[in-house]
Amino acid sequence: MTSKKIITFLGSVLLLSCFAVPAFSVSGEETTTATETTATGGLYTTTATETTTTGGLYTTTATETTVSVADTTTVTTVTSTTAAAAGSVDISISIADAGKLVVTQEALTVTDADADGSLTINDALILSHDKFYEGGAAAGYSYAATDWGLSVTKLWGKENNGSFGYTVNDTFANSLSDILKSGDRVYAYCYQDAEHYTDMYTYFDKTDRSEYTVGDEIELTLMSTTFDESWNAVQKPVADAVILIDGKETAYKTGADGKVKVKTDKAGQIVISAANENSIIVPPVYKATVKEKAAPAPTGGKTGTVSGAKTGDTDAIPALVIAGLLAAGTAFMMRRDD
Ligand SMILES: [Ca+2]
Repeated sequence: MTSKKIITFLGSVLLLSCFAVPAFSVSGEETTTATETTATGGLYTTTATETTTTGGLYTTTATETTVSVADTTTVTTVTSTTAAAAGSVDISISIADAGKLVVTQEALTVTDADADGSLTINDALILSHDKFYEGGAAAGYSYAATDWGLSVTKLWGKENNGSFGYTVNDTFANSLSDILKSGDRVYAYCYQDAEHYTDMYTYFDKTDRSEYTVGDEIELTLMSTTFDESWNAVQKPVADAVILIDGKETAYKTGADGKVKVKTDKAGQIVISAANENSIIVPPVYKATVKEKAAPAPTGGKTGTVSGAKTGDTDAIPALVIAGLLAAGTAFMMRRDD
């Protein structure tokens, strides 16, 4: 078994376990289990009924104890909500370290890393540092409860004067305790301007992960989120931003409406971002998969002769066509010889 197969196998086992044990469920259905224990000793009869309810991310355990002494009955009810193993959600994570993208829309399975019973941005940041930062979350990430709620105190190894931002689906989050759902896109960043917080949050309108073919144009609109005097979020297009592909500046620039068409010229995964000379922007991130162009369909000749051509091997087709023409020429000459 190759290591990849082993991982897939383990993944299947984990997946199966999730479905088999209701306590791990995150789909929100409720499962109630009641256990009754009766103990009789001397003058006392004690009946304890424990009810466990699992729903959403929580497991609630209620214990009702009935103690009977002759004619007197005392009922005690204790209800406790315990943080159950919270299951998981699959999200994508991006991190920028003061203007430099260090994690770009990477897939991340979020589990209850901080053991608070819910799956939040905090869990995503702990786990993304464990996965992508050298030394893990222990070295690169920390958080604390503040007057503003649960807040980042260190991101990507930086304390950064406490200047951090984070969004979910390009909307500013309230706190690290915001709950995540599958498919969410989380983006966390260290401000470049750690004193006056002038970094402008920007993002591309396109969020799908469609596949492209070499030569295709990817049309994107660069947007920014700023705040008006009443602290309402305002979205506006960003003009004159230089497009970066895999961190390198290109000749593409956004127009007055924030739009830009980026032509893909190589296959593989590309990360499209932007920079702006006139203002500090939080780098936007769009990751696209670009496929090789399919080999053109052969014209003329016998189809049997070209069936052996490798897909994507563009040199193979002309060579076979030439071979076909040579063969035809030989046949023609042979006929003439007859
Ligand atoms: Ca958690």
